[in-house]
Amino acid sequence: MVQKLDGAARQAALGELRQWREVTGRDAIHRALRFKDFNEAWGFMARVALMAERMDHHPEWSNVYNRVEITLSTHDCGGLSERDVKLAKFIDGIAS
Ligand code: HBI
Repeated sequence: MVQKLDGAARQAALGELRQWREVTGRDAIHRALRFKDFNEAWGFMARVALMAERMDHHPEWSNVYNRVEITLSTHDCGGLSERDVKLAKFIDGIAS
């Protein structure tokens, strides 16, 4: 069973994810991204989707033309886990 991050481990993880914001009312993080056009946004989403499948860890997300909104949380533990941190770092790596 995946462990929920809390205490110092949670704070340390959030400290490394400067582009992500905590979601009000639930234990999750959110990032909004903007791309040049739909083609770039969809290409980004395809890369994230392949990684999500490899990790068996999936984003909650939406896309409108060149914008992508992503929320990460681990349903299996009801909050943030290392899996979210790993996927968030991957997203940051390919979005920059
Ligand atoms: N994705 N975000 C997220 N959180 C989960 O707990 C999760 C997931 N994808 C697949 C998954 N868990 C599987 O382990 C099963 O629970 C379906």
